[in-house]
Amino acid sequence: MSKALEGVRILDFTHVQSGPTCTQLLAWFGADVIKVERPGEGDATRGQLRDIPGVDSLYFTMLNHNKRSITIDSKSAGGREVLDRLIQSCDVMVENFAPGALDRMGFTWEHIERLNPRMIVASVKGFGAGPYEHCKVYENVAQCAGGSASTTGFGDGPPMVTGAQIGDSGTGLHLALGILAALYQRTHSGRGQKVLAPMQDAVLNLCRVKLRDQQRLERTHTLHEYPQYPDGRFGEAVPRAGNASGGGQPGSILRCKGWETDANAYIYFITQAAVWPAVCKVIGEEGWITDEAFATAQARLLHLKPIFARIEQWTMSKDKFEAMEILNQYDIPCGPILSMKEIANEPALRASGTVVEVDHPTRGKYLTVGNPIKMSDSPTEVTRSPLLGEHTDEVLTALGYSADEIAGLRADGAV
Ligand code: CAO
Repeated sequence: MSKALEGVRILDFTHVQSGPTCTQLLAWFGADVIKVERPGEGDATRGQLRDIPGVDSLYFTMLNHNKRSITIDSKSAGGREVLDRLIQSCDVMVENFAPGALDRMGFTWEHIERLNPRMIVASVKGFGAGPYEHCKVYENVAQCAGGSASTTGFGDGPPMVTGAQIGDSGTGLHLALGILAALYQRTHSGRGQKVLAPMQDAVLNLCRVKLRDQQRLERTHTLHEYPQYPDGRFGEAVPRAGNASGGGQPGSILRCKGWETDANAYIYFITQAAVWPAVCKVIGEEGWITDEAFATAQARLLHLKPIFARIEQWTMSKDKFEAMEILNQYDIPCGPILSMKEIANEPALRASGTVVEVDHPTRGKYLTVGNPIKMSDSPTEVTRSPLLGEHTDEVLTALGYSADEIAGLRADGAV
């Protein structure tokens, strides 16, 4: 069976997380991804957070599946010549170096376009044009600058970053989408183009509901679905909403049986208006179905704290999976708080290929997250990440270098 991006060649000049997430996705869709790394060192993540001495870290292996690795010193004359040939033979260059680094290596847009007018040059940077455009940026900086941290956490606590890597992996996803759109446009324009995904902008895109709430707050000075309502005060900016539901259906994280000893014995419970009578029946408060104070969604907003306290009395009598089973019978939207340990062993995620076991020559077997996007005509097989420079000779030979020339490049430290 063919793959969606079969025949597309990616010059993967990415490192750390944001860029590699993007190129890994493209590889899973069938693109030939050639990862360029610095000789002797490689992507810094190979050596970061190591759990086995001398072995590529899980940080690296889990972001670089299905790729080939070539080592090139992009600051040597020989290395630049190899990169020129790669530019001529690839469709897309993806990079996430610090601002200006690619230009300093000599790979300006003008140079690349001259070599290959069909080339798509896709970049992740921390910020777009503006006062911070020259800054280096990591995940949590983007979460803070993109509006996520100021709106995450509890109202009386400090700003908080989330465990989901929305700055890095989130931006990688945005960039992948831009690349696919540019590849499509190229089919009729015949030209490449620059694609930029700034991390601040990507995080803000994922936080757009909070900019919605900012404007609602400015108009009405209150946000009825926020935990600050009705007792607390609202300031000028959207406050942190704790675990309140982001939409028009109030929800909360509630304790379940065993919460005293199990940090994840909790359930997310949504009091969707459509199933309010069922919620009342399940928790034994049938009177609330017609009681004026609770009968309408609008009235309930004034009483969310006592409502969730009463529902929690019920959830605390069940473990999270028992509660799920009962609530699902009534179509009440809810979800267990799953630990990473539980997710790693979840049979359905294994069966769908979202949690995959991979074998690695020096690490042995490990778990990874496979392709979360499922396509009926372009299946994904997750293969291990490459060792540093594993495909250098193979790629150079395909670029037309002879064995002697390759030996010369190696002797010069260019590859
Ligand atoms: N051969 C020779 N030199 C190489 C090379 C190669 N194969 N690959 C990289 N280099 C050089 C770069 O040219 C650069 O040199 P100069 O500083 O002389 O121009 C140098 O290595 C360091 O590159 P860098 O500044 O990108 O790397 P860093 O570790 O200092 O910073 C990061 C890392 C992520 C903060 C920065 O790359 C960045 O801000 N990237 C954009 C935003 C981004 O993607 N952030 C998310 C990262 S994931 O958390």
